[in-house]
Amino acid sequence: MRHTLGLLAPLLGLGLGLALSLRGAAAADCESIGPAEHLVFTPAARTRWLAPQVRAPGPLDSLYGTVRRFLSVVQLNPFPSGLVKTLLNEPASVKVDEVVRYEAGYVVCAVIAGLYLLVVPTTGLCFCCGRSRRRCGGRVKTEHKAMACERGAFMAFLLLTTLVLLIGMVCAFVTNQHMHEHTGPSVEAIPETLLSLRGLVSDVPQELQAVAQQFSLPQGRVSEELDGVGVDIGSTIHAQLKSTVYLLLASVQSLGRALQVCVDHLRALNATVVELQVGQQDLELGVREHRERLLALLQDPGCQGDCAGAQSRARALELGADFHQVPSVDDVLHRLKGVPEANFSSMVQEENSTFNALPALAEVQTANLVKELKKMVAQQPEGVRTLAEGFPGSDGSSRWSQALEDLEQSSHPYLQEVQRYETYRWIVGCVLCSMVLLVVVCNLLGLNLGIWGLSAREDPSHSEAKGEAGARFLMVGVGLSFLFAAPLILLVFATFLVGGNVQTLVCRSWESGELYEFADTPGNLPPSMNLSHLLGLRKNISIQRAYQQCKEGAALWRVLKLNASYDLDKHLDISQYTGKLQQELHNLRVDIQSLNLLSPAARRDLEALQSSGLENIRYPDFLVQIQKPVVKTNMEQLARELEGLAGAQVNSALGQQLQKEAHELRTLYQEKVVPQQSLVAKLNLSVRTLESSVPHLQVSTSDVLANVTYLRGELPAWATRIAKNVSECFLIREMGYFSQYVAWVREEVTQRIATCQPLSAALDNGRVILCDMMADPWNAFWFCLAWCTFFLIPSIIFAVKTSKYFRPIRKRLSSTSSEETQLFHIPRVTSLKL
Ligand SMILES: *[C@@H]1O[C@H](CO)[C@@H](O)[C@H](O)[C@H]1NC(C)=O
Ligand SMILES: *[C@@H]1O[C@H](CO)[C@@H](O)[C@H](O)[C@H]1NC(C)=O
Ligand SMILES: *[C@@H]1O[C@H](CO)[C@@H](O)[C@H](O)[C@H]1NC(C)=O
Ligand SMILES: *[C@@H]1O[C@H](CO)[C@@H](O)[C@H](O)[C@H]1NC(C)=O
Ligand SMILES: *[C@@H]1O[C@H](CO)[C@@H](O)[C@H](O)[C@H]1NC(C)=O
Ligand SMILES: *[C@@H]1O[C@H](CO)[C@@H](O)[C@H](O)[C@H]1NC(C)=O
Ligand SMILES: *[C@@H]1O[C@H](CO)[C@@H](O)[C@H](O)[C@H]1NC(C)=O
Ligand SMILES: *[C@@H]1O[C@H](CO)[C@@H](O)[C@H](O)[C@H]1NC(C)=O
Ligand SMILES: CC(=O)N[C@H]1CO[C@H](CO)[C@@H](O)[C@@H]1O
Repeated sequence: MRHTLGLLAPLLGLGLGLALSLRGAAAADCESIGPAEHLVFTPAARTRWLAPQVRAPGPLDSLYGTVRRFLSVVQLNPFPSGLVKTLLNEPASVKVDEVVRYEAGYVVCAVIAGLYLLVVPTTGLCFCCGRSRRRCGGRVKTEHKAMACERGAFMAFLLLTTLVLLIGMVCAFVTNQHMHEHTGPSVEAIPETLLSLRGLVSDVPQELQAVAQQFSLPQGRVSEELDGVGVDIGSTIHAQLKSTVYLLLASVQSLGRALQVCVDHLRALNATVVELQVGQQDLELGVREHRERLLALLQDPGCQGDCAGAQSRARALELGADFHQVPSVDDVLHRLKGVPEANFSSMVQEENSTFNALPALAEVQTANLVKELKKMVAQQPEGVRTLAEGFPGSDGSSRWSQALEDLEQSSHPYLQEVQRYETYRWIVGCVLCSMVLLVVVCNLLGLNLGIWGLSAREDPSHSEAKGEAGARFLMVGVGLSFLFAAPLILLVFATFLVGGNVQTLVCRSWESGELYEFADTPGNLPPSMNLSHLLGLRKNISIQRAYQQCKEGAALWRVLKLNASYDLDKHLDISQYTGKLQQELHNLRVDIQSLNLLSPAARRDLEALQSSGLENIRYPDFLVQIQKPVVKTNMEQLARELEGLAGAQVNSALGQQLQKEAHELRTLYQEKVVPQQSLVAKLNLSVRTLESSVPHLQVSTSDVLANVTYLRGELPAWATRIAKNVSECFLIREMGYFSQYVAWVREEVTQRIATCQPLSAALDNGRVILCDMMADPWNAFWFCLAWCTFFLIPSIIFAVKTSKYFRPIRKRLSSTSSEETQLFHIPRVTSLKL
């Protein structure tokens, strides 16, 4: 009985389990499908972004800054739009006074340079004449106290000036070298830039094609994943219905087992009752005969002993239980005939494996639709297909490309010329530096020899030759200074004029954007130089705005005038394509009608049980009879009593008869009563089992039947709902691939393929090359050289002054005749004070 209850226990849990799991069945989330994986696309754009040119920061930067500040002091006027406009459109009508007014700073510098040019060579000439008449230069006539002090001061000044000259010279040399080194790479950057600009529009369709082709990446991925969608749906349905279905199947199985046990007991009960009734008839006959015989014997007057006691016990020798009075179970048994018809355990195994095969079933069921979907995915959306073809050529594109090519071709010889002229310029620069170097060397040699001569003066055996030679070197330096002053100042001024104007007129306004503004103002540039037109910019966009937008990475079509509009978003709008996909995906269904849960035979069995009336059998009526003894008296005790009486009888015949009766009573008990008792025990077991299990069994049966009926009705709807949710999740994942592609294309096209960044980069590079690479070293070069040129004046003065002290001090005026043959005659009279 406990065993039977144990079988029913899962049934009790079924209710709660079902209630919980059914609520969870609809709630699928996208965890099982997950988000789209990351796709890796191959970059389609050539590296077209022009490498920005920059001048590496160096120790000369502060020099360049100083020169720029100097130039900004020289040129205080703002950008002369009117003047440049006139200059570009009608060069003939440029008014000189306007130019002079604008270039006022340069005019002042020119005046200074002119003065220098006038004064220094003139002074040189006079000095030369004076020397030739021995009226200038000369020597210190007498030693006096302050002489050593004066001499030291002049020597120090000369040394200082020479050092300043040396620094200026080194600086000029370095900047000259710098400019020479920058020229090569700068010149080479020009064709590179032109080439890059040529590809700006013409290469775009080709690269767009490459981008469009990579649509196959998400396509392939989606196609691949479509193969697994059926199994995915099946598995998800399986996973979500698993607990419900397993629980139900388990309860069906245990119900089947309980049904079997119940029916078996009922059959046993029927059989036992029939046997008991048969045995009861038999027994009743024997018992009655014995009772009558015994009563007759005991009533015998010759009976000695406690015959009366035995007599009353013998009178009780009659049947207790009457098994004809138990209720009939025939009706119930009749209704349960042939039950169970189904093999519940094998049926449950079958249903379970049908349910477990759901993923495979779903795959088979969705195969056709998946094939359709794959066919649909394999088509390329119209917009993506025409991504490249739809790109409009610029109306200026081919013209522009041709123009750039021509420019590249024609600039080639010029660029070589530029290199050649640069070499000449470099040589001239080196020569100029060498001139200054000569003066510096003369000064230093003169100083050294002179100091050596002075230090040896105390020596009695000294010769004045060293001091004399020192003085001569200084005079040579002075002569060279006079000689070089004119060419130096001329070259310095010329380079200053060019370099300064490039910096103040072009670089400064380029940097501040004034140049773009100027080019944007209609009428400023001659029609042949309409940059907007040449570059093929859109009508409503200024050059400055175009430059800014390009710098920010604007797409080509936002800046350039293409002969048709290009709408990237329209091309990347694949909603129609994905919409169709979405629609079709929603048709993914899984039919789980083949899952019966209960076979018809099993259902018939359960229904038969339900209507059998098993619970209506009056089990207490059975128990009433079972509790009664089979025979009312204790036959063994009676037999023992009879044997005792038999021994006490005087009448041996009576004694023997009693002995025989006792023996027969024992035999009757062993042969009839004991089997009947064991049948009663069997009946007891069946009745009690049935009595306790039947109420549960009926409740379980109706629950299982109700739950099976309910699930059979609901399962298809749940499956559909889950399939819908899974396909929704699947769609989200697949759309992830397409949106990755779209995002990639958008970035690749706008930021790398069809970007007008090279345009702004070319402009920037042009400015860097012209201003930072060329103009700055150029300007620094003349600045250093000008510095040397102007310091030649103190150098001359101090050299002449110092040289006097290096010459021997004359005590006698005799030995001067030999000096007449010198290059510069040293006059005795110091009338020309320098
Ligand atoms: C699937 O169902 C769950 C629970 O109802 C919901 O949170 C989720 O958003 C659904 N997924 C889709 C794609 O509808
Ligand atoms: C059904 O099959 C599953 C998986 O094989 C198993 O775990 C479960 O116990 C089975 N249920 C029944 C009622 O046999
Ligand atoms: C009850 O048992 C007897 C003897 O085994 C049998 O003959 C009879 O058909 C049974 N009744 C039913 C309804 O099966
Ligand atoms: C039910 O089927 C199983 C195997 O599927 C078998 O072992 C068992 O004997 C069958 N039971 C009955 C009552 O036929
Ligand atoms: C754009 O202009 C170019 C050159 O003029 C021409 O070859 C091309 O066919 C034009 N494209 C369209 C779409 O009109
Ligand atoms: C350039 O030419 C276009 C017409 O081709 C004209 O609209 C525009 O104003 C001109 N730009 C300048 C700066 O002259
Ligand atoms: C130029 O015009 C186009 C439409 O023709 C417009 O989309 C764009 O914003 C305009 N650009 C500027 C800078 O005004
Ligand atoms: C019947 O069974 C019950 C318990 O199983 C027991 O208590 C009772 O004594 C039994 N009655 C007879 C007459 O065997
Ligand atoms: C859907 C359904 O009918 N569920 C029932 C299953 O059985 C339990 C009792 O075991 C009921 O409480 C449920 O309502």
